Amino acid sequence: MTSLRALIFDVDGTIAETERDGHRLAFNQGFQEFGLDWHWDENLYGELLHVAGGKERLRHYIDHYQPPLPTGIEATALVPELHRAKTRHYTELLAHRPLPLRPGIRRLMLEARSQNLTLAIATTAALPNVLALLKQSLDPQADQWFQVIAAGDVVPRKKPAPDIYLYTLEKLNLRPEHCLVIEDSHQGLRAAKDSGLKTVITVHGYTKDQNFEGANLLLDHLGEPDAPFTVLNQKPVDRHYLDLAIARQILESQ
Ligand code: XBP
Ligand code: MG
Repeated sequence: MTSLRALIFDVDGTIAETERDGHRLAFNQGFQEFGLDWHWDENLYGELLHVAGGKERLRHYIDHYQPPLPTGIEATALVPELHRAKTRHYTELLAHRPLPLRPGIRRLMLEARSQNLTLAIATTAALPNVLALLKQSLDPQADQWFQVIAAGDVVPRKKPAPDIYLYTLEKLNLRPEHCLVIEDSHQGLRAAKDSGLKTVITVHGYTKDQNFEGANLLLDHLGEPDAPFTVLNQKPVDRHYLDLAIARQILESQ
């Protein structure tokens, strides 16, 4: 029989809705700092989100939208500099105005900790951004809640490639059948599934119309005792918020 040993969380969009009012604003502040006449509005950002990773997203924007570049600077040199500035803006932004956690995140993590389950993070975002969010929104010592925080460039290929989940499993020294992933996006689902992991998806505005075929459970959010989730993929569930009992059922029954 399989048993649940670890929960692996994505960060952006899953733990908190960081994209529209966090990363997007920080990218725009970076553009301003560099004197660039670029602006990512909410709709454009939704299109750009199909490319995971801040540096990769910047490069994609330059290559496919061909915005004016500062004279004398190659895109290859500009992207890492711009991304460093964006990271600074993002962490400052969170320090001034922490973003709220999504429903059920803190509750589920606390339940896992109380039962000595392992927690891990597998994300495309850069490590300073992940740590800033965890410390500001979850707990000042939240980095110690996670046995592994796999982030950013620790693997060569970002989601939807499975690399970050395979890396996390290796660091945890666990097989996929003992872990459950919480994700929010199509790219995240593909990365997790291609690593052999079962996955719960919690959608939001930017991801609700994506293809989530293969998700073991598709929800609007994890739910709370007083704020039930809605199941979006017809899976029978006998509770109205995701707790470890459902997590175990998912691992054992499907
Ligand atoms: C998250 C991302 C990240 C953030 C930006 O994807 O795509 O790139 O938008 O982060 P996922 P950085 O939730 O699937 O991991 O600028 O720190 O790269
Ligand atoms: Mg995500």
